[in-house]
Amino acid sequence: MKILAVGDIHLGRTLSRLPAELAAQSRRYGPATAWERAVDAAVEARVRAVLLAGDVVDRDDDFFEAYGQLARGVRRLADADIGVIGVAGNHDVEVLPRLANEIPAFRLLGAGGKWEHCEIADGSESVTIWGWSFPRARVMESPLPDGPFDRASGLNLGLLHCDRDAGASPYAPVTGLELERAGLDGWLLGHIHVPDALTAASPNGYLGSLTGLHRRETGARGPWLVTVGRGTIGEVEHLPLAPLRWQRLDVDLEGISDPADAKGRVLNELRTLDEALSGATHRPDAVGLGIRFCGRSRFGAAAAAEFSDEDRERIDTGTGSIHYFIESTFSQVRPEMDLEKLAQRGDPPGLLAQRLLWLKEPEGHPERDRLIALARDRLNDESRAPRWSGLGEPMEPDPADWLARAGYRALERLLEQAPEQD
Ligand SMILES: [Mn+2]
Repeated sequence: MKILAVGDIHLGRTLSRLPAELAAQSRRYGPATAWERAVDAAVEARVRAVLLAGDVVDRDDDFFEAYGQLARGVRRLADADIGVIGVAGNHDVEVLPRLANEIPAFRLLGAGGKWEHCEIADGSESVTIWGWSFPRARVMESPLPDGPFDRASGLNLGLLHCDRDAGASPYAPVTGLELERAGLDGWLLGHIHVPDALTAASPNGYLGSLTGLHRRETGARGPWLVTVGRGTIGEVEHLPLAPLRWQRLDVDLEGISDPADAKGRVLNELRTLDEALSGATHRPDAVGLGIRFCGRSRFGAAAAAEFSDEDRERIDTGTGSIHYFIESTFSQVRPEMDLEKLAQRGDPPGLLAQRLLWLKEPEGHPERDRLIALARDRLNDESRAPRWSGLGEPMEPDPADWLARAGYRALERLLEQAPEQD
């Protein structure tokens, strides 16, 4: 049996910071389209039910806009014999119960803040969903009961909009411990828009927003396809169906000799990103880039100034299927250092600069090889220490890279403490 779990949709939310061409049809890139695609995916995957973890609607006064979009999707799902079960969050505390009244095929769980469960069955397979809906916009106390839930047979999953491990919060604060103590087989959560890394072994956590609603909601967004077999979860898959993706792009400017060279560097990084996105089963229609210039260069601010408004509205990668635009540029470029000059000094910064120069030498240079060998021993000891064993395979760090990064950081600090005297 398959289930599609959907996090915060926020139907009715308008996107901001889109370039003019996209803003003219902003609905195409927002929650309404994301919801349509989730419905398509549910029908295509022949799921038994779609679960909505609250904040389905952005604002309580978005009744009419949300009604059309929600009703259309629920009807298509009902026609395919797919049930829709949801809980209300802090954004749709009033409007979701009202919509549920108007859309009979939509099952609201836990109205008025009272836990409620329902069963989804498919042949011999049965899953029980436990849900709780916000009774008012602010809930200061944990909605979870003190003890374990009265489990039904088969798989038992919780569906909840809540603020997990956030201390005192007006949005139904819960702790990871409370969720665990409930004794269910998994928790599908709404509220925080950053998705957790849900897996079949640990189907516990935030589903994330269905599409990036804000430039800070970066990375893949979409619903989760959960496959159940013989009373356990067999597979949990994130489907990146969101029409719009916000993406941070790190662009290293080290070695450029002209600020305009930054464009080539951006294009280079973008080609790599485009290849990864275009090769996937689901790809976004538009990607808003938050470009962060990094590395060592004289041209941090000057590089950002090279990008005209026109450049920012659209970058054509030549493959054509995704509309890339620059949402922002940000320079974290660090100043160039004259290592050669520093290395002539006999003080600690000078000795460190000498070692950074050795690291730039090719393999076979005795001083370079000695440094790398020393670092490799130390890193291997550390990465195989028992305290990291829970992380799985020990990592294979690149000693030259680690040394160079740590060396530059230390050199910067040393120079801050004792300004160069000459
Ligand atoms: Mn939300």
